[in-house]
Amino acid sequence: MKIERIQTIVTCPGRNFVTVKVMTDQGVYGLGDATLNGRELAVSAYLDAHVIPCLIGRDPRCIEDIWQYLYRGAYWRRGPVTMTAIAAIDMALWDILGKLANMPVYQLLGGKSRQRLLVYGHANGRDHEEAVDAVHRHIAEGFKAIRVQSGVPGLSKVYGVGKQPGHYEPAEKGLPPEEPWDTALYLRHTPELFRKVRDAIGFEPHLLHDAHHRLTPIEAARLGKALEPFSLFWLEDATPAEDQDAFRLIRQHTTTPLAVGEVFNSIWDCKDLIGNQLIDFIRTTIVHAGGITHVRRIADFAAMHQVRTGFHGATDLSPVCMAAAVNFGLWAPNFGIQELMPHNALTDEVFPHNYRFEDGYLVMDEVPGLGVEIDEALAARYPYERAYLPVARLRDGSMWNW
Ligand code: CS2
Ligand code: MG
Repeated sequence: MKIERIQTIVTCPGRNFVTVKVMTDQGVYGLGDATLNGRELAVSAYLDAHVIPCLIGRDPRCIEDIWQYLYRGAYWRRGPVTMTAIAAIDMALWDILGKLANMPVYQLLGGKSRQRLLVYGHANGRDHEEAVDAVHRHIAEGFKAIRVQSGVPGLSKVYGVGKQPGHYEPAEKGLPPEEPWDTALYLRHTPELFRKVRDAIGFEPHLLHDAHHRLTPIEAARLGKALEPFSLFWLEDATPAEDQDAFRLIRQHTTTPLAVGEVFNSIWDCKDLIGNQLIDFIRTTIVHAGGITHVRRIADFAAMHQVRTGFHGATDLSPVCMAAAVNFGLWAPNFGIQELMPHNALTDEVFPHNYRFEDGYLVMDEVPGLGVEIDEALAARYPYERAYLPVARLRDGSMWNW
């Protein structure tokens, strides 16, 4: 059995997605997500120029060997572009293997550890009142876990909050917009937000919050401590984690559980964080961290240290990645929670998928492979459109973390 052809498909049904389709000489094909928000064309170029030509003629069932070939064999290891490209091929090969075995990928990984996956949705508002309303809406929709973000008085725009209530998409068409940031305002405001939410809904639904890498370690420690009375499920991306040791300081000051890793691309990015039990949830995703083959290594390592998974699931991870995440989560013994930011209706049409939301959980049927498709004719009607995440600046003009 041989890989005959690999196609990269770039489409923008409301936002940009890159997908690989690996075709075999036996008619079976597999899909993989290769979307790297704001750097989409770097991954498709890397695949087209440097990965795909090397894979034609290889046996698609040699998933591990192809992974090692693309990682070790390239000499240049890691990095988001490389690891996203490897992830896309890896996902597609697991999809093929599942179709050949006539089994879902979760069966190939070792079978179901659970029947359904707890998910969290995004409640956001331009102010506290709108955020509380959004939490009520999520509870009515069946969510058992809700991330809460709110605008900050004095800041014209804040990450995680849409222009109008409801849908939020972090990337914007055109060149990167600039947004102001002021940590002092945010720190004053955020504990009050959670007090209002807990007063309104009580302690039953899980609440989560994303600090989006904006804080220094000591500021993050202060926030974690201030949020303790509101019993958060997690505080996410409290500080940038290139310096993994930074989390030690936060950990020493607060019992608020910590999650990090949506921008990580390999096990080396979280080795100390997990090994020293400095975090509680690892957020690395299948699309950005080398696919199922590599993320399985991260999850197994995390399990040894009582760290659970809490994968990134924003709109820039395509339904192909979400399908892989659902298969993975059904298997992973240390699954924790899955982020769910629903795609728009057109994206769901371009990528028909089997997974679905039911009463606060994601479920899927016993379908072969990943359980996701691409409507290529529809995808072709929506070509790439330049779009970027915003950038953040402090009030004096300094660049800050977005
Ligand atoms: C966010 C994302 O979902 C999250 O937790 O941090 O919206 C993130 O900003 C984007 O996915 C970046 O690509
Ligand atoms: Mg985040």
